[in-house]
Amino acid sequence: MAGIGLSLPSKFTHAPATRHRSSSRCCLSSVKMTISVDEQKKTFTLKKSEEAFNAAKELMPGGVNSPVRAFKSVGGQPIIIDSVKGSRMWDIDGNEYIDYVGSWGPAIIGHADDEVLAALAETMKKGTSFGAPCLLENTLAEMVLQAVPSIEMVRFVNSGTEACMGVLRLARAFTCRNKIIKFEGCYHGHADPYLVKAGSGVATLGLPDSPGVPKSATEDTLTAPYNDITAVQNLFNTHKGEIAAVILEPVVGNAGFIKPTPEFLNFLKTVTKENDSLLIFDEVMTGFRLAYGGAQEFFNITPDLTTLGKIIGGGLPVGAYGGRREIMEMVAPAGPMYQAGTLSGNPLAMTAGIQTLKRLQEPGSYEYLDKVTGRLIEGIVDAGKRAGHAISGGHISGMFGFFFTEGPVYNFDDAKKSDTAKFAKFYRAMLEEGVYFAPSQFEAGFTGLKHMEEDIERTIDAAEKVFKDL
Ligand code: KE4
Repeated sequence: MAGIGLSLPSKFTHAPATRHRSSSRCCLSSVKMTISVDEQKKTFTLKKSEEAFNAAKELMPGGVNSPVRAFKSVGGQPIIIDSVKGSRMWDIDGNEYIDYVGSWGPAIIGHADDEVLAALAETMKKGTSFGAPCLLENTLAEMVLQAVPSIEMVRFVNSGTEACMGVLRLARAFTCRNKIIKFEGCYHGHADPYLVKAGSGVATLGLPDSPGVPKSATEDTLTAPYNDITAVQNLFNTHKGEIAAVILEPVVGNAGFIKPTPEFLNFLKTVTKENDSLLIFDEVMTGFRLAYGGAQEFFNITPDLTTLGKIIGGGLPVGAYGGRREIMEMVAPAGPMYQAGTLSGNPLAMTAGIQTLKRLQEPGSYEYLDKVTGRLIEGIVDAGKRAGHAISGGHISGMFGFFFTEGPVYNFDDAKKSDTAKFAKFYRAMLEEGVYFAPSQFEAGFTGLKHMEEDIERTIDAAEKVFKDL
């Protein structure tokens, strides 16, 4: 298979790291894959994962702490992870995987980065949580404001869900309106108002939204198909003067990977302005991933408010919402809109976020992500088509996705035309080949700076092999 031919700065060209062995600390610098695919296939067993998962199911609902991890839509045995490093992941049976989930986005510079771990070790010497302001919050806030000019002030929280809860309350407080528009298949965390035709785990599990969400919580949530300008215009015409905000994933990752049409984002900017509503980009997934300034830099569209998460915590629990100063100054204690959090801005998450963003600032980072991810998705889709499968896919920077349908996929209804049974079979076969994708057709995939040419070529070779037998 022809290589990627990446002419990159030397810092991007070392080979993948090997696993951290608690017994004997192996050299964690970059060395070749610890085991070959053939060796792995011969010994591939999930016996320990199965035992651990059976025990987990007695302790935690479905044996997991987040539904998508339970492999419900792909079937087979969920794997219990032992360790991660760089682009790699190892389960408790010793199987090694090239990881394209990256903890759902945070691992953009590679898992367990040595400099992040060292910085965390230093911070931990001073404690793990203060419950009071610390300088690290100023540092990360300054970095976020510098990276995302539309964010003139930011509030840190502990998850993307919290960020989306806060931004919704703020939009309603600022506009004195209650209704919001969200898009089918988009996921903005599990707060009640958003659990309407949501994506991610709700879509993965095919849930009719969720019981326990009172009608009163969603009666002000209006929905439209993604990329559907007419549907949005009709909602504004019908609910004139009532809509506080439009919230969307500027590139969808929670219904699979779906890009906005060129005119869609521009239309949303215009229609919200015309109606004195706010445009909210939920960049929990796209922030610092599509570009250092996120989707709003990539598409050159300025929202009124933005949510962030994942990457800005470098793998530790964090979320954030921010935007125009006049809006943010409504947030307590500067203003009357209440929102709080015990561990918000905690020193460990701030430290990991700061180190991660520092690495992403290095020249060539996003060009590298675009090259390796482009090669990956082209290789997978090309292999699938050559084997006669209906498949389509795409990427932007280090975010990608593919559907088992001809495409193009413009919205969630298009995405649902995918052959999810075929995806499940493909998924499990790729797992045995040592490749770990998100365990759902309705999720995006992620690469990082430690995904090397070897990872990409091995993945494409594995896909070619699996497609033949699919
Ligand atoms: P968390 O509360 O899971 O940190 O963030 C919620 C959220 C908000 N907005 C967007 C655009 C998101 O993608 C997410 C969470 N993403 C999912 C991945 N599809 C998290 C994975 C999971 O639920 O386990």
